[in-house]
Amino acid sequence: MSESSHALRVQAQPGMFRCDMRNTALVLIDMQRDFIEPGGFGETLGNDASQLAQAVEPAARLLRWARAHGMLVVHTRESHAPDLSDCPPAKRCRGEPSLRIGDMGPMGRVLVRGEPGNAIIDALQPIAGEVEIDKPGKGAFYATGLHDILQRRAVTHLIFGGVTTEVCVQTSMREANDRGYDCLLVEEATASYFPHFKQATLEMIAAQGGIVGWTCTLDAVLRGVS
Ligand code: C5J
Repeated sequence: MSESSHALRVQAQPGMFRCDMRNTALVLIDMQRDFIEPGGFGETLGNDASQLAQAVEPAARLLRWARAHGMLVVHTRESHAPDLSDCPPAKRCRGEPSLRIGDMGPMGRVLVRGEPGNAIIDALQPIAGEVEIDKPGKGAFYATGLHDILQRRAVTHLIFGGVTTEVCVQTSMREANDRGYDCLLVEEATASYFPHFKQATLEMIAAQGGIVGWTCTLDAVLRGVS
């Protein structure tokens, strides 16, 4: 491959996002059955899980594209140890869900590592060589080894998809931004139970000259390789 074939230039907001794909990772946040499928944690919180299903096909296209270009791929799962030792009571007790974290639901114990509902959905299953991160918080960097993994591989730029836009995706992007990564969020590959929160998040990421990062369409990424 020539030097230029690693270059990616994406028409984005608030301006052109440029990276070298050898130093870039795709990060797919929490594309888990617990959030996306009926009967999961998302629904127990009173949400319409079908809102998130809209991101699945675009995220699958983005994943195929990243793999085709030999990019590092990171998959995260919001999950807790079976004894819930990494789940603060404040998180477990919040709100009025019909099932709390650790309770038995239709897909096993809610948000517990290794349970069927905690798995990444079939359409986006990780393959050998890809990084899988179990994270107890909303952000992918809190209490995980993600930063070290990325540093060891000299990753400087991150392309994000996943759910939910305004919670775990945005938190992870803010954490990444504070650690010095340039971050791009692909609009169709992310979703929220609340479409207006997704829209607001896209706007706040790119505001003020890209205070958190960049946003773009899926098409812009797929066309971006020079
Ligand atoms: C939430 C997430 N919304 N992955 N988790 O609790 O955004």
